Amino acid sequence: MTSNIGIVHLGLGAFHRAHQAAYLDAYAKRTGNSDWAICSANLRSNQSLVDALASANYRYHLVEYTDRKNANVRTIDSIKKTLFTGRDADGHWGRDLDELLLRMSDASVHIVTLTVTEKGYFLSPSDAQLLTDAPDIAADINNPKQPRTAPGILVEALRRRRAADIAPFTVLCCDNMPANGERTRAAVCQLAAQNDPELADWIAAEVAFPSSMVDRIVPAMTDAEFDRLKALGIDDANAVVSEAFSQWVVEDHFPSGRPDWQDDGVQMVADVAPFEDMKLRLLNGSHSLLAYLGSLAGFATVADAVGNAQVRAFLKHYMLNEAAPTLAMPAGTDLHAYCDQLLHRFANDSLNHRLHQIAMDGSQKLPQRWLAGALEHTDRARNLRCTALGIAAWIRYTSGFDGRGQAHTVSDPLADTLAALHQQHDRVEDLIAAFFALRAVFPPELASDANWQTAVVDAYRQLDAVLNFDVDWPG
Ligand code: NAI
Ligand code: CS2
Repeated sequence: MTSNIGIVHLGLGAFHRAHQAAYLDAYAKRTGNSDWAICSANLRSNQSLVDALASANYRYHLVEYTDRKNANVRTIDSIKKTLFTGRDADGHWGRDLDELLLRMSDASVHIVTLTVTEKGYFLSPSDAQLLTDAPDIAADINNPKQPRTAPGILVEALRRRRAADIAPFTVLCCDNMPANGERTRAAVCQLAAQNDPELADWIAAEVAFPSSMVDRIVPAMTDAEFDRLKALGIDDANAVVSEAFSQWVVEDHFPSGRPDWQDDGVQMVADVAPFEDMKLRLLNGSHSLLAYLGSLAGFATVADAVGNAQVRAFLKHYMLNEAAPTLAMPAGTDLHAYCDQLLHRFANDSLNHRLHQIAMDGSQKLPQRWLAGALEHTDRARNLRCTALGIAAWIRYTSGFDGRGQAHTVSDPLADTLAALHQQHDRVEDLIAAFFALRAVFPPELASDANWQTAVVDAYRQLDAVLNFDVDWPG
């Protein structure tokens, strides 16, 4: 296959279009080098976006908002092909699967990137074990040459390259997970081992899975946002909006080559872990606090919630007293400046960043955002009051009702399990104990911390008063 596509991406969502594709657009326009064009595929939702981008010759607008008055409008040209392999409206899988696998097996592709959300790796969030009973993974184990999942597609493409004696591509995970390269490797190797242990060993030995920290706030598009863009003269069904800020820190381990994208702002480092932990616990940890406490308190967006002085003080207290003590900040990054910048970014009211969007998939997010840090504290009952309130709010949120009895949808791979816990337990102590017993979410050391469990029970009892602002928020 002749093409200048050097990167295949899995997960053509809003974030990919506003982040990676924007960096590679800048790279191609700066260097005039078209060897790192992207073929981007959706494995699940969003077939219509795949087709609409093809109809628009893959060009779309990216609007980067600094604030309500200042927006930078870009046209992005780095995606040169889009594919869909998910289930279509008639229930059939794999429309473009053959083409995707052909491209991924082509020697001109050197990197495969991913943004398939945390749940797209099919790993138990607390211990990174492959969920072999998940129906889509079970389907890939039974039928590995017609894969449905991201790990399954990576395994089959790597099998074909090995069989054809073509060097493997590098796999670059761009999802919000800690050690995201290692986790992707774990999913791929555990899945390969189900049918072909030799292939699993070869992948473990030969394929590079560098980690990366990705950061740019990219809210889901809404009809109101499309109308706002039309008022700016942008009539583009594929447009995406983001904040002006962007950061991408990548572990420099690309044996099959990579673009020289440092001049376009990509930070290449030897160890991404300090950047990942900082971002996941400070930014995403704060986001999840806002998502559950803020939405239950009646706020709609991140900017609405941080417009409240008590909420802002609460977040700052969480960042500096609960998250920061667990972090080794990256050299050259000032903790206080970073936290102030986060609050400034959250206050950007040109982004309509809905709290319900962030609240999705809490069971997949909380282990790295709150619980990994909590493990590093000893006296959690005394020191982690904001986190305890956040956990209480998450548990309340998963009941499907807010503080005023209004119903909302709980979107989470564990939604049915969590709903059943609410059905089964009336007493607060029993409900919290049942949540703490969820092994997929709470590591054993936290689950057995009776004092902290009591603190979460107390926080749950206080929740209504906190959400109504009848008592001061901690901080
Ligand atoms: P989106 O909703 O626009 O796109 C989600 C993408 O994930 C789609 O391509 C969808 O097909 C795919 N997907 C969902 N479940 C899947 C599964 N089980 N298997 C395979 N693919 C699956 O969301 P967006 O904004 O693109 O975010 C995606 C991910 O990007 C996030 O979960 C996060 O890890 C990362 N990210 C997002 C940021 C943001 O502000 N939106 C910022 C930093 C990282
Ligand atoms: C958010 C993130 O949806 C969420 O869970 O916390 O997507 C957040 O917007 C990004 O990580 C910012 O880089």
